Amino acid sequence: MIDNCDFRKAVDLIGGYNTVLLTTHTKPDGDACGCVAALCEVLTALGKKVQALMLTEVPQWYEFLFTEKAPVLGKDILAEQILQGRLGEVDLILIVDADSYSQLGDFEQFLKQNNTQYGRRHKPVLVIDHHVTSDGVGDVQLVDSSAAATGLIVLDLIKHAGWAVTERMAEALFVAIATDTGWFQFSNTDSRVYAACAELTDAGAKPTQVYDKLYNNFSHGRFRLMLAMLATLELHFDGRFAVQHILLRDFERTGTTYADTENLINECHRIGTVKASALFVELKDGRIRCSLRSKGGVDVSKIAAKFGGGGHKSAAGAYLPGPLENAKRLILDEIAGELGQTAGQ
Ligand SMILES: [Mn+2]
Repeated sequence: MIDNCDFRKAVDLIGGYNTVLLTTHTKPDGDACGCVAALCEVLTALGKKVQALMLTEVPQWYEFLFTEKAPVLGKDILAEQILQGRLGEVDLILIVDADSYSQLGDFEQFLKQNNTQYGRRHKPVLVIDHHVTSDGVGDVQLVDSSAAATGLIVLDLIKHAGWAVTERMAEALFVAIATDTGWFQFSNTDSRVYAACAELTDAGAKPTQVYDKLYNNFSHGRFRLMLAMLATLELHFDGRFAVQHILLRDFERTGTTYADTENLINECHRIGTVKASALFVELKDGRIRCSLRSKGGVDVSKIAAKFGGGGHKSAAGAYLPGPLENAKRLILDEIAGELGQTAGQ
């Protein structure tokens, strides 16, 4: 838990600066997008100038959260251009749902230059996060790995500061919390999650509408991508570990992109015996992106960390060297250890 003193430090830091650069991790999920959208509203309502920056593209199904599209680093703007002031003057950097350099893509370069070259002109960094893996990126850190979503910490910050929660903020934070708990299905769903969502519903969030926007909103191509993935299912270790993959040609054939893979891994957890799962996605640069999920027994963040990745106990990921069979073997060997079996079974 975060103590009141840290919340006070964060409120004071925000109070002391007028222009805020707000960002989150690459491959932004619902928690990342919801927190950025909610904080844009909060800070704008406080009379601040807020510039949101995305480190990779926002998936189409989260676009409804934003009143205007945020620039994407590497596509709309480069890290050097931010340092040169292309996004305007920045007083304060606010990073949500990430606290490790490996989650920040090209923004790492901006942060490291901010910390070194700029010396006395160093811009303060506030981090709000709930990941277990942490590099301590911020000057002030609101980090609570017991929180199911960063959205819960953002809501606590707003309440500590006494700022008003508008309907748009309530919807954005509801999205943050509902998506990071797999719509209240994952083992991180606790009474704090339900209590926060009750408050947000009272403040104007509409759960049924949010559900339809998020989950009953597949493109035909994305549905066909899911079918291709399901057809690759392999079960290992007496059905306890599920493995699936998506190849570059599956994206080409269905007209989809990497963003369309979000949450697809969870489908195989409908199988009663499955305790943990992996989804391997072939990338254009030859690497394999491996997403890992667990129903709670296996700590997949430990496995991801062995390969330079990170995440939570029940949801984590890492980049692995290709080809696909090599990446699968690396993970199967690790999972075998966790499940107390010999790889290959
Ligand atoms: Mn999160």
